[in-house]
Amino acid sequence: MLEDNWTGTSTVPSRGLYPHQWSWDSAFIAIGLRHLSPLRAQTELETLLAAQWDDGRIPHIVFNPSVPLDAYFPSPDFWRSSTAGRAAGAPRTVQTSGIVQPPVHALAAWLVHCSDPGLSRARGFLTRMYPRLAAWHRYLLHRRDLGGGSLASVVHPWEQGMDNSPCWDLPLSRVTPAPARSFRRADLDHGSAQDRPTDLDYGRYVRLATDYRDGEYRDGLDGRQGGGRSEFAVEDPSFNALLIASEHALARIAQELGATGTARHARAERLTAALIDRLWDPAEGMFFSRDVRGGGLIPERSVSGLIPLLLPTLPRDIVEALVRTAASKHFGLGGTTRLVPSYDLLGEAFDPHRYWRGPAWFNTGWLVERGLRTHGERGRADALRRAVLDIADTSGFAEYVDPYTGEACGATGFGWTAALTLDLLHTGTAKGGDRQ
Ligand code: 9WN
Repeated sequence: MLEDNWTGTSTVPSRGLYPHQWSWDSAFIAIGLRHLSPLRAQTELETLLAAQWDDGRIPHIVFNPSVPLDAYFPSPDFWRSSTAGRAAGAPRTVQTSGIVQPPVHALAAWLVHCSDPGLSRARGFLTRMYPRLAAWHRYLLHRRDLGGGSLASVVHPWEQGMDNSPCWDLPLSRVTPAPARSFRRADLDHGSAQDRPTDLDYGRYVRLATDYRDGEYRDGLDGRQGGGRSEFAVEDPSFNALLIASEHALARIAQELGATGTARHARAERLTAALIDRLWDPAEGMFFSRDVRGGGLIPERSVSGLIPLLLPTLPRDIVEALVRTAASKHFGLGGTTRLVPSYDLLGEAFDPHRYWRGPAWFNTGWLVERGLRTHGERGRADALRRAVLDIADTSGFAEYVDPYTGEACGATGFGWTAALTLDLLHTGTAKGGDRQ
Protein backbone atom coordinates (compact mmCIF):
# COMPACT_ATOMS: atom_id res chain seq x y z
CA MET A 1 0.00 0.00 0.00
CA LEU A 2 2.87 2.37 0.73
CA GLU A 3 4.17 1.22 -2.66
CA ASP A 4 0.81 1.99 -4.32
CA ASN A 5 0.70 5.45 -2.77
CA TRP A 6 4.35 6.30 -3.67
CA THR A 7 4.70 8.79 -6.55
CA GLY A 8 8.48 8.52 -7.02
CA THR A 9 9.33 11.43 -4.71
CA SER A 10 6.65 11.31 -2.01
CA THR A 11 3.62 9.36 -0.78
CA VAL A 12 -0.04 10.41 -1.13
CA PRO A 13 -2.30 9.81 1.90
CA SER A 14 -4.86 8.14 -0.38
CA ARG A 15 -4.99 7.86 -4.19
CA GLY A 16 -8.68 8.81 -4.39
CA LEU A 17 -9.50 11.28 -1.61
CA TYR A 18 -6.09 12.96 -1.12
CA PRO A 19 -4.03 12.71 -4.33
CA HIS A 20 -1.24 15.19 -3.37
CA GLN A 21 1.47 15.40 -0.68
CA TRP A 22 0.20 16.43 2.79
CA SER A 23 2.56 17.83 5.39
CA TRP A 24 1.91 15.91 8.62
CA ASP A 25 0.93 12.80 6.69
CA SER A 26 4.38 12.81 5.08
CA ALA A 27 6.09 13.14 8.44
CA PHE A 28 4.19 10.13 9.83
CA ILE A 29 4.72 8.23 6.59
CA ALA A 30 8.49 8.87 6.75
CA ILE A 31 8.52 7.48 10.31
CA GLY A 32 7.18 4.17 8.97
CA LEU A 33 8.94 4.18 5.60
CA ARG A 34 12.35 4.31 7.30
CA HIS A 35 11.93 0.63 8.18
CA LEU A 36 11.39 -0.27 4.51
CA SER A 37 13.77 2.20 2.89
CA PRO A 38 15.65 4.89 4.82
CA LEU A 39 16.44 6.51 1.47
CA ARG A 40 12.79 6.82 0.55
CA ALA A 41 11.98 8.15 4.01
CA GLN A 42 14.65 10.84 3.60
CA THR A 43 13.32 11.66 0.12
CA GLU A 44 9.76 11.98 1.47
CA LEU A 45 10.86 14.73 3.88
CA GLU A 46 13.23 16.35 1.38
CA THR A 47 10.42 16.69 -1.18
CA LEU A 48 8.15 18.32 1.38
CA LEU A 49 10.83 20.69 2.66
CA ALA A 50 11.78 21.69 -0.87
CA ALA A 51 8.36 23.39 -0.99
CA GLN A 52 9.03 25.44 2.17
CA TRP A 53 8.30 29.17 1.89
CA ASP A 54 11.02 31.77 2.54
CA ASP A 55 9.24 32.89 5.71
CA GLY A 56 9.76 29.38 7.09
CA ARG A 57 6.28 27.91 6.75
CA ILE A 58 5.91 24.36 5.49
CA PRO A 59 2.70 24.27 3.44
CA HIS A 60 0.02 21.75 4.34
CA ILE A 61 -0.29 20.51 0.75
CA VAL A 62 2.32 20.27 -2.02
CA PHE A 63 0.38 19.81 -5.25
CA ASN A 64 1.22 17.23 -7.86
CA PRO A 65 0.97 19.06 -11.22
CA SER A 66 -0.06 15.90 -13.06
CA VAL A 67 -3.25 15.50 -11.00
CA PRO A 68 -6.33 17.19 -12.59
CA LEU A 69 -7.47 20.38 -10.84
CA ASP A 70 -10.91 18.99 -10.01
CA ALA A 71 -9.53 15.92 -8.19
CA TYR A 72 -9.24 17.78 -4.86
CA PHE A 73 -10.70 21.02 -3.53
CA PRO A 74 -9.24 23.54 -2.72
CA SER A 75 -6.94 23.11 -5.71
CA PRO A 76 -3.84 25.15 -6.66
CA ASP A 77 -5.92 27.72 -8.54
CA PHE A 78 -7.70 28.48 -5.25
CA TRP A 79 -4.55 28.96 -3.16
CA ARG A 80 -2.55 30.76 -5.93
CA SER A 81 0.62 30.32 -3.89
CA SER A 82 3.03 31.59 -6.51
CA THR A 83 1.20 34.92 -6.82
CA ALA A 84 -0.72 35.54 -3.56
CA GLY A 85 2.14 33.94 -1.61
CA ARG A 86 4.93 35.84 -3.34
CA ALA A 87 5.45 38.38 -0.54
CA ALA A 88 5.71 35.55 2.02
CA GLY A 89 8.25 33.74 -0.19
CA ALA A 90 6.24 30.87 -1.68
CA PRO A 91 8.28 28.76 -4.09
CA ARG A 92 7.97 29.60 -7.78
CA THR A 93 8.32 26.18 -9.28
CA VAL A 94 5.84 24.21 -7.24
CA GLN A 95 2.24 25.00 -6.24
CA THR A 96 1.26 24.65 -2.60
CA SER A 97 -1.46 25.61 -0.15
CA GLY A 98 -0.74 28.63 2.08
CA ILE A 99 -1.65 27.20 5.51
CA VAL A 100 0.37 24.76 7.62
CA GLN A 101 -0.11 21.50 9.56
CA PRO A 102 1.26 20.17 12.86
CA PRO A 103 5.08 20.27 13.13
CA VAL A 104 5.94 16.56 13.32
CA HIS A 105 8.82 17.06 10.89
CA ALA A 106 11.88 17.45 13.13
CA LEU A 107 10.78 14.41 15.13
CA ALA A 108 10.38 12.51 11.86
CA ALA A 109 13.77 13.68 10.53
CA TRP A 110 15.49 12.55 13.72
CA LEU A 111 13.81 9.13 13.69
CA VAL A 112 14.60 8.70 9.99
CA HIS A 113 18.26 9.55 10.68
CA CYS A 114 18.40 7.00 13.52
CA SER A 115 17.20 4.21 11.23
CA ASP A 116 20.40 4.43 9.15
CA PRO A 117 22.88 7.00 10.51
CA GLY A 118 25.55 5.93 7.99
CA LEU A 119 23.37 6.68 4.97
CA SER A 120 22.09 9.85 6.60
CA ARG A 121 25.62 11.17 7.21
CA ALA A 122 26.85 10.14 3.77
CA ARG A 123 23.96 12.09 2.17
CA GLY A 124 24.30 15.06 4.51
CA PHE A 125 20.62 14.54 5.33
CA LEU A 126 20.52 16.33 8.69
CA THR A 127 22.96 19.03 7.58
CA ARG A 128 20.52 19.94 4.82
CA MET A 129 17.37 19.53 6.91
CA TYR A 130 18.51 21.37 10.04
CA PRO A 131 18.36 25.00 8.78
CA ARG A 132 14.98 24.37 7.18
CA LEU A 133 13.54 22.80 10.31
CA ALA A 134 14.96 25.60 12.45
CA ALA A 135 13.32 28.20 10.15
CA TRP A 136 10.02 26.30 10.40
CA HIS A 137 10.07 26.40 14.20
CA ARG A 138 11.08 30.07 14.11
CA TYR A 139 8.09 30.85 11.90
CA LEU A 140 5.70 29.10 14.29
CA LEU A 141 7.15 30.55 17.46
CA HIS A 142 7.41 34.13 16.21
CA ARG A 143 4.95 34.81 13.39
CA ARG A 144 2.29 32.58 14.91
CA ASP A 145 2.48 33.65 18.54
CA LEU A 146 -0.85 35.42 18.10
CA GLY A 147 -1.90 35.06 21.72
CA GLY A 148 1.32 36.57 23.07
CA GLY A 149 1.88 33.67 25.48
CA SER A 150 4.77 31.95 23.60
CA LEU A 151 2.60 29.24 22.01
CA ALA A 152 1.84 28.90 18.27
CA SER A 153 -1.71 29.58 17.05
CA VAL A 154 -3.44 27.89 14.15
CA VAL A 155 -5.51 30.14 11.88
CA HIS A 156 -7.61 27.43 10.21
CA PRO A 157 -9.06 24.09 11.40
CA TRP A 158 -7.15 22.36 8.58
CA GLU A 159 -3.92 23.58 10.18
CA GLN A 160 -4.50 21.68 13.39
CA GLY A 161 -5.17 18.50 11.39
CA MET A 162 -8.34 17.44 13.25
CA ASP A 163 -10.41 19.46 10.83
CA ASN A 164 -13.97 18.96 11.97
CA SER A 165 -13.41 18.69 15.73
CA PRO A 166 -16.21 20.16 17.89
CA CYS A 167 -13.44 22.28 19.46
CA TRP A 168 -13.68 24.58 16.43
CA ASP A 169 -17.48 25.03 16.54
CA LEU A 170 -17.34 28.04 18.84
CA PRO A 171 -14.56 30.01 17.11
CA LEU A 172 -15.94 29.02 13.70
CA SER A 173 -19.40 30.31 14.61
CA ARG A 174 -18.02 33.85 14.26
CA VAL A 175 -16.97 33.23 10.64
CA THR A 176 -19.37 34.15 7.83
CA PRO A 177 -19.51 31.12 5.52
CA ALA A 178 -18.66 31.47 1.83
CA PRO A 179 -21.81 30.74 -0.22
CA ALA A 180 -22.13 27.01 -1.00
CA ARG A 181 -22.47 27.73 -4.74
CA SER A 182 -19.10 29.51 -4.81
CA PHE A 183 -17.11 26.23 -4.62
CA ARG A 184 -17.44 22.53 -5.49
CA ARG A 185 -16.49 19.93 -2.87
CA ALA A 186 -14.47 17.09 -4.41
CA ASP A 187 -14.36 15.16 -1.11
CA LEU A 188 -17.99 14.08 -1.51
CA ASP A 189 -17.04 12.18 -4.69
CA HIS A 190 -15.12 9.79 -2.40
CA GLY A 191 -16.53 10.01 1.13
CA SER A 192 -20.08 9.78 2.44
CA ALA A 193 -21.74 13.14 3.24
CA GLN A 194 -22.89 11.86 6.68
CA ASP A 195 -19.27 11.29 7.71
CA ARG A 196 -17.63 14.37 6.20
CA PRO A 197 -17.92 17.98 7.47
CA THR A 198 -21.21 19.73 6.62
CA ASP A 199 -21.56 22.28 3.80
CA LEU A 200 -21.89 25.02 6.41
CA ASP A 201 -18.53 24.05 7.95
CA TYR A 202 -16.98 23.87 4.49
CA GLY A 203 -18.30 27.36 3.72
CA ARG A 204 -16.48 28.61 6.82
CA TYR A 205 -13.26 26.77 5.92
CA VAL A 206 -13.39 28.36 2.48
CA ARG A 207 -14.04 31.84 3.89
CA LEU A 208 -11.06 31.64 6.27
CA ALA A 209 -8.74 30.36 3.54
CA THR A 210 -9.95 32.99 1.06
CA ASP A 211 -9.39 35.82 3.53
CA TYR A 212 -5.91 34.55 4.42
CA ARG A 213 -5.02 34.29 0.73
CA ASP A 214 -6.45 37.73 -0.05
CA GLY A 215 -4.29 39.14 2.75
CA GLU A 216 -1.31 37.56 0.94
CA TYR A 217 -0.86 35.03 3.74
CA ARG A 218 0.35 37.69 6.17
CA ASP A 219 0.29 36.71 9.81
CA GLY A 220 -0.90 38.45 12.99
CA LEU A 221 1.66 41.13 13.61
CA ASP A 222 1.81 42.13 9.95
CA GLY A 223 -1.98 41.97 10.04
CA ARG A 224 -2.11 44.94 12.37
CA GLN A 225 -0.27 46.89 9.72
CA GLY A 226 -2.98 46.38 7.15
CA GLY A 227 -2.81 42.70 6.25
CA GLY A 228 -5.31 40.00 7.17
CA ARG A 229 -6.08 39.51 10.86
CA SER A 230 -7.52 36.02 11.07
CA GLU A 231 -10.94 35.78 12.70
CA PHE A 232 -9.96 32.29 13.79
CA ALA A 233 -6.91 31.88 16.03
CA VAL A 234 -6.55 28.94 18.39
CA GLU A 235 -3.74 27.66 20.61
CA ASP A 236 -4.09 23.91 20.47
CA PRO A 237 -2.48 21.38 22.84
CA SER A 238 -1.64 18.72 20.26
CA PHE A 239 -0.17 21.19 17.74
CA ASN A 240 2.01 22.77 20.42
CA ALA A 241 2.98 19.44 22.02
CA LEU A 242 4.18 18.23 18.63
CA LEU A 243 6.15 21.46 18.25
CA ILE A 244 7.79 20.86 21.64
CA ALA A 245 8.54 17.18 20.89
CA SER A 246 10.06 18.36 17.61
CA GLU A 247 12.09 21.02 19.41
CA HIS A 248 13.58 18.25 21.59
CA ALA A 249 14.31 16.32 18.37
CA LEU A 250 15.93 19.41 16.87
CA ALA A 251 18.19 19.60 19.92
CA ARG A 252 19.31 16.01 19.22
CA ILE A 253 19.87 16.88 15.57
CA ALA A 254 21.97 19.89 16.62
CA GLN A 255 24.03 17.58 18.88
CA GLU A 256 24.57 15.11 16.04
CA LEU A 257 25.84 18.05 13.96
CA GLY A 258 28.35 19.05 16.66
CA ALA A 259 26.48 21.71 18.69
CA THR A 260 25.39 21.29 22.30
CA GLY A 261 21.63 21.40 21.73
CA THR A 262 21.29 22.87 25.23
CA ALA A 263 19.47 26.03 24.16
CA ARG A 264 16.90 24.02 22.23
CA HIS A 265 16.24 21.62 25.09
CA ALA A 266 15.86 24.66 27.36
CA ARG A 267 13.40 26.24 24.94
CA ALA A 268 11.41 23.00 24.83
CA GLU A 269 11.24 23.14 28.64
CA ARG A 270 10.02 26.74 28.58
CA LEU A 271 7.40 25.85 26.00
CA THR A 272 6.23 22.92 28.14
CA ALA A 273 5.76 25.38 31.02
CA ALA A 274 3.81 27.75 28.72
CA LEU A 275 1.64 24.86 27.52
CA ILE A 276 0.75 24.00 31.11
CA ASP A 277 0.25 27.61 32.05
CA ARG A 278 -2.09 28.43 29.16
CA LEU A 279 -3.86 25.16 28.29
CA TRP A 280 -3.89 22.82 31.32
CA ASP A 281 -7.11 22.52 33.33
CA PRO A 282 -6.35 20.76 36.64
CA ALA A 283 -10.01 20.32 37.54
CA GLU A 284 -10.76 18.46 34.29
CA GLY A 285 -7.42 16.62 34.22
CA MET A 286 -6.66 17.47 30.62
CA PHE A 287 -5.44 20.14 28.20
CA PHE A 288 -7.91 22.32 26.27
CA SER A 289 -7.64 24.59 23.23
CA ARG A 290 -7.59 28.33 23.81
CA ASP A 291 -9.79 30.60 21.71
CA VAL A 292 -7.39 33.51 21.17
CA ARG A 293 -9.97 35.83 19.61
CA GLY A 294 -12.89 35.06 21.93
CA GLY A 295 -10.70 34.54 25.00
CA GLY A 296 -10.72 31.53 27.31
CA LEU A 297 -10.42 27.78 27.02
CA ILE A 298 -12.82 25.91 24.74
CA PRO A 299 -14.74 23.46 26.96
CA GLU A 300 -14.66 20.47 24.60
CA ARG A 301 -12.67 17.31 25.37
CA SER A 302 -10.66 16.23 22.34
CA VAL A 303 -7.91 13.64 21.97
CA SER A 304 -5.75 16.67 21.25
CA GLY A 305 -5.84 17.38 25.00
CA LEU A 306 -4.23 14.01 25.78
CA ILE A 307 -1.38 14.21 23.27
CA PRO A 308 0.94 16.33 25.50
CA LEU A 309 1.53 12.99 27.25
CA LEU A 310 4.26 12.74 24.63
CA LEU A 311 6.37 15.30 26.44
CA PRO A 312 9.18 13.73 28.44
CA THR A 313 9.37 16.40 31.14
CA LEU A 314 5.69 16.67 31.95
CA PRO A 315 5.22 16.78 35.76
CA ARG A 316 4.17 13.44 37.24
CA ASP A 317 0.83 14.70 38.59
CA ILE A 318 -0.17 15.87 35.10
CA VAL A 319 0.89 12.53 33.59
CA GLU A 320 -1.23 10.68 36.14
CA ALA A 321 -4.24 12.91 35.53
CA LEU A 322 -3.96 12.45 31.75
CA VAL A 323 -3.76 8.67 32.10
CA ARG A 324 -6.86 8.74 34.33
CA THR A 325 -8.73 10.92 31.82
CA ALA A 326 -7.79 8.62 28.91
CA ALA A 327 -9.20 5.67 30.87
CA SER A 328 -12.28 7.60 32.06
CA LYS A 329 -15.78 7.36 30.59
CA HIS A 330 -14.90 10.27 28.30
CA PHE A 331 -12.37 8.26 26.24
CA GLY A 332 -12.86 4.67 27.46
CA LEU A 333 -9.26 3.55 26.90
CA GLY A 334 -8.78 0.00 28.17
CA GLY A 335 -12.56 -0.18 28.78
CA THR A 336 -15.42 0.69 26.42
CA THR A 337 -13.37 1.72 23.37
CA ARG A 338 -10.91 -0.23 21.25
CA LEU A 339 -8.92 2.82 20.11
CA VAL A 340 -8.74 6.35 21.58
CA PRO A 341 -11.70 8.34 20.19
CA SER A 342 -11.01 11.75 18.66
CA TYR A 343 -13.66 13.36 20.88
CA ASP A 344 -15.44 12.93 24.22
CA LEU A 345 -17.74 9.87 24.16
CA LEU A 346 -20.15 11.83 26.37
CA GLY A 347 -19.85 15.13 24.48
CA GLU A 348 -22.99 16.56 22.91
CA ALA A 349 -21.42 16.57 19.46
CA PHE A 350 -20.13 12.99 19.67
CA ASP A 351 -20.70 10.93 16.52
CA PRO A 352 -18.73 7.66 16.10
CA HIS A 353 -18.47 8.10 12.33
CA ARG A 354 -18.28 11.81 11.58
CA TYR A 355 -14.92 13.29 10.79
CA TRP A 356 -12.96 14.09 13.98
CA ARG A 357 -16.17 14.20 16.06
CA GLY A 358 -15.68 10.79 17.66
CA PRO A 359 -13.98 8.18 15.43
CA ALA A 360 -10.45 6.98 16.16
CA TRP A 361 -7.45 7.79 13.97
CA PHE A 362 -4.23 5.77 13.92
CA ASN A 363 -1.81 8.69 14.17
CA THR A 364 -3.37 9.83 17.44
CA GLY A 365 -3.31 6.21 18.66
CA TRP A 366 0.40 6.09 17.82
CA LEU A 367 1.04 9.37 19.67
CA VAL A 368 -0.85 8.33 22.80
CA GLU A 369 0.91 4.94 22.77
CA ARG A 370 4.27 6.69 22.59
CA GLY A 371 3.24 9.01 25.42
CA LEU A 372 2.14 6.16 27.67
CA ARG A 373 5.40 4.33 27.02
CA THR A 374 7.49 7.48 27.62
CA HIS A 375 6.03 7.69 31.12
CA GLY A 376 6.42 4.01 31.98
CA GLU A 377 2.74 3.06 31.53
CA ARG A 378 3.81 -0.20 29.99
CA GLY A 379 0.65 -2.29 30.39
CA ARG A 380 -1.60 0.36 28.87
CA ALA A 381 0.90 1.07 26.08
CA ASP A 382 1.18 -2.64 25.19
CA ALA A 383 -2.60 -2.99 25.04
CA LEU A 384 -2.96 0.09 22.83
CA ARG A 385 -0.15 -1.09 20.58
CA ARG A 386 -1.87 -4.46 20.09
CA ALA A 387 -5.19 -2.74 19.34
CA VAL A 388 -3.61 -0.42 16.75
CA LEU A 389 -1.89 -3.34 15.00
CA ASP A 390 -4.97 -5.50 15.08
CA ILE A 391 -7.49 -2.89 13.90
CA ALA A 392 -5.17 -1.50 11.21
CA ASP A 393 -5.06 -4.98 9.72
CA THR A 394 -8.75 -5.89 10.03
CA SER A 395 -9.91 -2.48 8.75
CA GLY A 396 -7.81 -2.66 5.56
CA PHE A 397 -5.53 0.13 6.86
CA ALA A 398 -8.48 2.49 7.10
CA GLU A 399 -8.20 6.26 7.37
CA TYR A 400 -10.16 6.08 10.64
CA VAL A 401 -12.48 3.70 12.49
CA ASP A 402 -15.48 3.54 14.80
CA PRO A 403 -13.82 3.73 18.24
CA TYR A 404 -16.12 1.09 19.75
CA THR A 405 -16.14 -1.54 17.00
CA GLY A 406 -13.06 -0.81 14.88
CA GLU A 407 -15.29 -0.68 11.78
CA ALA A 408 -13.49 0.97 8.84
CA CYS A 409 -14.48 4.53 7.81
CA GLY A 410 -13.20 6.93 5.14
CA ALA A 411 -10.51 5.78 2.71
CA THR A 412 -8.78 2.41 2.98
CA GLY A 413 -5.13 1.83 2.08
CA PHE A 414 -4.39 5.02 4.02
CA GLY A 415 -0.74 6.16 4.09
CA TRP A 416 -0.07 6.93 7.75
CA THR A 417 -2.13 3.96 8.98
CA ALA A 418 0.15 1.60 7.04
CA ALA A 419 3.33 3.50 7.96
CA LEU A 420 2.66 3.76 11.70
CA THR A 421 1.69 0.08 11.82
CA LEU A 422 5.08 -0.71 10.34
CA ASP A 423 6.73 1.52 12.91
CA LEU A 424 5.01 -0.18 15.85
CA LEU A 425 5.93 -3.58 14.45
CA HIS A 426 9.60 -2.62 14.18
CA THR A 427 10.04 -0.64 17.38
CA GLY A 428 8.24 -3.24 19.46
CA THR A 429 7.81 -2.43 23.12
CA ALA A 430 11.02 -0.45 23.77
CA LYS A 431 10.59 2.42 26.24
CA GLY A 432 8.99 5.44 24.51
CA GLY A 433 11.72 7.97 25.19
CA ASP A 434 14.41 5.56 23.98
CA ARG A 435 12.45 4.50 20.97
CA GLN A 436 14.30 5.45 17.84
C1 9WN B 1 -7.70 18.82 4.64
C2 9WN B 1 -4.78 14.17 4.48
C3 9WN B 1 -5.55 15.08 5.42
C4 9WN B 1 -5.06 14.95 6.89
C5 9WN B 1 -5.98 15.68 7.86
C6 9WN B 1 -7.40 15.18 7.63
C7 9WN B 1 -7.82 15.42 6.18
C8 9WN B 1 -8.03 17.33 4.61
C9 9WN B 1 -9.47 17.13 4.14
O1 9WN B 1 -6.93 14.73 5.32
O2 9WN B 1 -7.81 16.80 5.93
O3 9WN B 1 -6.34 18.99 4.93
O4 9WN B 1 -9.71 17.36 2.94
O5 9WN B 1 -10.34 16.79 4.96
O6 9WN B 1 -8.31 15.77 8.51
O7 9WN B 1 -5.57 15.44 9.17
O8 9WN B 1 -3.78 15.47 6.99
O9 9WN B 1 -4.77 12.87 4.95
